[in-house]
Amino acid sequence: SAVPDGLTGRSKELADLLVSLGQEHLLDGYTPEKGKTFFEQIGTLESSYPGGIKAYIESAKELLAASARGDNPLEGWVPSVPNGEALEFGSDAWCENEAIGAVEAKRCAFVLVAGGLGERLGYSRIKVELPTETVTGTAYLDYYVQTILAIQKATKSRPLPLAIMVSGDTETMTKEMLAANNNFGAAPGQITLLKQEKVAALADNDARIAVDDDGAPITKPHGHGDVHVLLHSSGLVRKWANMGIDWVYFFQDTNALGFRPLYATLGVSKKLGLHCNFLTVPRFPGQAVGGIAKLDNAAEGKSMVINVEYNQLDPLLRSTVSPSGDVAGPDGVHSPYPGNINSFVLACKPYASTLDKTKGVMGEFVNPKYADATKTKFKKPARLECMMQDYPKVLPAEELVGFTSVANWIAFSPCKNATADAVGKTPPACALSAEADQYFHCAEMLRLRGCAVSKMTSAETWDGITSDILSPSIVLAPSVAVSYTDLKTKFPAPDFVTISAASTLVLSGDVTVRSLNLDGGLVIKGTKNAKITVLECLVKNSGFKRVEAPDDAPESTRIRGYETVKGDDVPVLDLVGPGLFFVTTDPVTKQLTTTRKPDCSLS
Ligand code: GDU
Repeated sequence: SAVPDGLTGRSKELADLLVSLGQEHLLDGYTPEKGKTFFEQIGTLESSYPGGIKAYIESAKELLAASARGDNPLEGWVPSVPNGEALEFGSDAWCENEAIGAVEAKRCAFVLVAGGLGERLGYSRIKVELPTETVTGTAYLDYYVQTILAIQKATKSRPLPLAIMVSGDTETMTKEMLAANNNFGAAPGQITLLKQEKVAALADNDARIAVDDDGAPITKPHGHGDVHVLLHSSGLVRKWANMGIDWVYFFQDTNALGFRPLYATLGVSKKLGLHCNFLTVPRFPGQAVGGIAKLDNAAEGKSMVINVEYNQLDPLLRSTVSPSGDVAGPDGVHSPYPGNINSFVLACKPYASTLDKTKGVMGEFVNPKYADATKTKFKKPARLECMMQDYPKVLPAEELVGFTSVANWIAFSPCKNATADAVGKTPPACALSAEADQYFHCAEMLRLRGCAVSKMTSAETWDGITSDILSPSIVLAPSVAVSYTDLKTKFPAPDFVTISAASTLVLSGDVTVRSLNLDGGLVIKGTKNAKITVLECLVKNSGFKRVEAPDDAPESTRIRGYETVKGDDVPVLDLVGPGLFFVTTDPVTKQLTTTRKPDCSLS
């Protein structure tokens, strides 16, 4: 037998298992010195995958055979554009849905998938530590927790749970980041980390597990679909359902805009009784986001609304309804299929029941890069993968799956591509474009509100990426407003708000802007129940400037090419409550003054 002598207990069981699965080559280089680590690795592969290594190998053999035959996984399915709820930002329909969602939000839990390192971005560390923009430097993770805390405060709810899926690549750095920042103000126990394990990489069509030079099994990420297994095996979703959570909002690691439509999306879920509601944006042909499609299978009498991943959409369309493939639809610009941004809302209780039945297992796929036409050898080891947005595939036909579609500028601008690769891409989806889109997002909301916010007259270019929306650079922290309805109350008299194109405005906390004329920079931050009113403020100064990043700048700065520097004359007001604060320009001295009164509503 290939089982080394002298093994006992769990190691012996695992060795026997490997032999029975045709994986005895893993034991070839076995030495007692390597034994402990080796069997720990095998043990993790066995325990972390539902059904263990046996189930993984069986699934792999089937999928590899299908791939070698060239089977089309979507054979028999015909796509069409599904019906969904299209919402125009700020419209009556938008605000009606926000009003419903504002009630539902107090029963919402959040799931961030952050197990990926982001090879495409060319950043060596975790993506959630990147700054969302360079005026405040607020990291993505900080921004997400701030948003959840702001929703909690606005809806007067108890701590809303956040689960973060990490992997071996991201776990330590994510933990360190949370610990160093006191969980960004989240309550003890509010944030739960779930760790996804990697799966075995496979060397050939017989699903023999690949080994490295030391004889250890090579492992690779299994994809964000693992989140459902972990939410099931940890008991978290069941616990949430039992504590009265009704909705679970899933989102990805670098999209700070994704929460703006949350209330409206929850409103749609509630109104239409959706088990699954994808938040979507118009998709450009060829863009690296999946398309939401209705798929009908006449032979099987089945139909579903599902994400078709970007690399599968073109071949599917070509082989069925559209010989020209993934091209623009009637508007001549966008694909007719709504773009999946992997932000979606599941109804918590039906989700928990589904997990009880499926254990969270998602359908898998494999994408081997073959060395030659015989399709017997791989260029490098392949592994099975799964995607979280495939969830509706496990639902029975009567469960409602729909989507909410909103404009790109409201909901989606991730930081995924290295700057050099982003040049020429539409959209670039790099650090600069994500930052610029966030400034534009805030500026545009204020314009829609009726404030006079000027636009840049000439573009800026950094490391080959050009933008004409980097200024004015407006940052409205989640604590100012999460929904548009809330934002309107913070700018009650838009006729009296003017912001020049060269300006930078940062507001954080409970700030109401009644009248402001800004040409330069202004930073107002309120904490600890400081209620701030900006009244008759006339601010003119040198503002903020973007300058070339120095060579010794941190990596997160170097990947964008510039940094943002505050002018010495820019006022920064750090107002600590409790109390009512009035920020005004003194008519005589022309200086910005702050007066404070006790907040009687607190006593
Ligand atoms: N992730 C994990 N574990 C993994 C792989 C990825 O947690 O094993 C996380 C990443 O950290 C990230 C998210 O999953 O937060 C998405 O990963 P990618 O950014 O690599 O995903 P893609 O860009 O390939 O595509 C996904 C969807 C698309 C579309 C797109 C939008 O598959 O349909 O929604 O995001 O950004």
